[in-house]
Amino acid sequence: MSFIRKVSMLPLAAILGLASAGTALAHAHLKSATPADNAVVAAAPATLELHFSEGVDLKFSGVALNGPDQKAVATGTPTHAGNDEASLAVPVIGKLAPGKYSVQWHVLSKDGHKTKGSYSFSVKP
Ligand SMILES: [Cu+2]
Repeated sequence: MSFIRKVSMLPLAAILGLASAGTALAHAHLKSATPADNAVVAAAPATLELHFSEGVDLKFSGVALNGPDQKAVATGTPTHAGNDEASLAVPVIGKLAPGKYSVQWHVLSKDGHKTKGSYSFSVKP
């Protein structure tokens, strides 16, 4: 009898465990980037590197890079930086003229949630 009671308690414990994990784990938020938000760089970057608070799915994550006058700059397929699945490394294909650039990112994190945001950096004349 006591065995059955213990077993029936398991699903509730599992549900409570998931609920608390869900509130403890935020979605994938951008923690840092290179070039960084508001950075002014002397040399145009060959790669944009974004680091998130949790793992992101490469298939459903990416960035849009827009330059001065909101002109889109071509970027390559995102990969993870090194073996860090909480990162995106995006090759910059188009040439970056001096000016201000915005990076609009969107990611699907490993917990199945989508998040997005943007930041900007400038390339010195
Ligand atoms: Cu989430």
